[in-house]
Amino acid sequence: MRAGFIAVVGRPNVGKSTLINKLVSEKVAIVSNKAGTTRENIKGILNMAGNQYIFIDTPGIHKPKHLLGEYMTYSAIKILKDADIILMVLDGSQEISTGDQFVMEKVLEAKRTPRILVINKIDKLSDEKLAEKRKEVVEKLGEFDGIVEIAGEYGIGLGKLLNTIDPFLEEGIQYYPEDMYTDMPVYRIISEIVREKILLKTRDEVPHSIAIEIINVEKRETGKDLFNINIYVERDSQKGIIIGKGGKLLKEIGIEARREIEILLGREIFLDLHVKVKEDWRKKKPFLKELGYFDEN
Ligand SMILES: Nc1nc2c(ncn2[C@@H]2O[C@H](COP(=O)(O)OP(=O)(O)O)[C@@H](O)[C@H]2O)c(=O)[nH]1
Ligand SMILES: [Mg+2]
Repeated sequence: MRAGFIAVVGRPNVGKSTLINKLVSEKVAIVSNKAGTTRENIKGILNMAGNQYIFIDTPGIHKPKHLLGEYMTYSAIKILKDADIILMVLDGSQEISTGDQFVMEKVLEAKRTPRILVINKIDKLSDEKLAEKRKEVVEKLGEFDGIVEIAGEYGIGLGKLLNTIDPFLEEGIQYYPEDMYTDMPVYRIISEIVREKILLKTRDEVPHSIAIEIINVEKRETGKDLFNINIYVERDSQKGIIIGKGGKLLKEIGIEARREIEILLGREIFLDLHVKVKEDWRKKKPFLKELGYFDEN
C-alpha cells in the first residue's frame, strides 16, 4: 500500500469541499455558495488501486474577524505543517487575488512539502482564458510540483489529479481501514447536514451566525429515535428569519435535513429543531469550546 495525507487549502468558496466529496464519492463535507461553510478540518479517504489518499478538507484561509474565524484559519494553516502533500485550490474563473497570495505564503512556509496547484471551475473558462490563467499562476504565485486543471463539481480532471499526487505517496503504509471514508463522527455529520440546509436558505450574516448542537437523542425500542437539536443564532432578528412566517422556513429546513439524515443512518427518525439566541457566540471562547470550534494553541 501507498498512502499520504493531502491538505486541501485555498480561499473560501474555491471548491475544496466539493472536490473532496467528489473524490471520495460520499458527502463528507457540506457545500454552499457562502464563504465560511467549512469550519473545521475534515478527512475524506479514498482507496484506489492500492493507494490510500487521505484528503483533509480545511476552512478557507481568510482574514479573521472573530474568534471562530481565527480558529478556522488557524486549523487550515496548522495542517500544512503535518501534510505529506499540499493541494492549493484556485477558482479559475476569478482573478488571482491577494487572498490567494496570502494562502501561497502559508503554503511556502511548509518548505519541503510537495505542492500541487489545482485550477478549479474550468467549466466556466474558455480555452484562451485557461491559457492566460496558466501564465498568471506562475507570475503571481510561483513554482509548483504540478499544476492540474479540473472542474471538481463535474468530476473533470480528477484522474489526472490523482496521477499527479501518486509519485508523492509514501510506500508501505495504510492508515485507515478500507471501508472508512471519513473520520467525522456520525453526530457531527448530522449537525453539519442541518447547518447546510440553513446555509442554503439564508443569506447575508445569517449563514455565518449559525451553530448546531445535538442536545440529546431519545432511543426508542420500537419506533423512530428522536433527535433534539438546537440551532443557535446571534440575534433575535435572525431567530425570526430562520423560523419564518408561521414557522414555514424552519419546517422546510427540518424536512430536508431529516431526509438526508435518514439516508445517512439508513432508518427513519424524528427531528426536533429549536432556535435559540446566543449573543455574539462567535466571539465567546467557552461556547466555541462547547461546540468543538476551539484549539488551545
Ligand atoms: N462552476 C463550478 N462551480 C463549482 C465547482 N466546484 C465547486 N463549485 C461551487 O462553488 C461553491 C463553493 O464550493 P465549496 O466546495 O463549498 O467551496 P469551499 O469553500 O472551497 O469548500 C459552491 O456553490 C459549489 O457548487 C466547479 O468545478 N465548477
Ligand atoms: Mg469548504
